[in-house]
Amino acid sequence: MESREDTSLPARSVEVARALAEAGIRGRVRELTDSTRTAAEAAAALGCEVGAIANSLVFVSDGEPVLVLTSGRHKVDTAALAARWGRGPLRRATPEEVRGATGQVIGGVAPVGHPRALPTVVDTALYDYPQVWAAAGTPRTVFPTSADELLRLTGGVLLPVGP
Ligand code: 5CA
Repeated sequence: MESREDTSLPARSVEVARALAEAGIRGRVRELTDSTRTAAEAAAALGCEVGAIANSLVFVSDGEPVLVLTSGRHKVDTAALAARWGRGPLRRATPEEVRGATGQVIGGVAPVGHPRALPTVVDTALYDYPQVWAAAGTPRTVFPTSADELLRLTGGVLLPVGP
């Protein structure tokens, strides 16, 4: 894996790195030469299992944007998740809604570094991987983390999200 660390990161990733540092998280943001836009691409670039990629998916529920940090090995069962989470129906955010809620573009949405914190769910499946990777604000940046750290970082709730 070819990558460089914190020096001269893109502005969106500097925001993410700052949020990680404020939370006392040790994993560093890296910018890869290969795309990490999707879970499959990120897994290939990092040489890890696709399930160890934490996708940061924005949905709209009850009129507000929410974030679902899901293992890349499965899709979100939106009806089951809404019921477990005690929320109204979840629909995928549009690209414009994603940008508005996170300040980041699809393919680079991070768990943090947003203008305002979003209500967040962390997928229990991420506990199957001792190390997971999440996007860091752009489609070429990632940071190493864990399910525990993601919960702490986002103040989220832990729920199964898969089918
Ligand atoms: N960088 C990787 C993780 S390291 C990443 O961001 N993966 S992701 O899954 O969170 O982001 C890609 C996701 O964006 C895809 O799962 C896809 O469902 C979603 N997406 C792609 N196009 C659109 C779109 N037009 N509207 C809403 N969501 C979209």
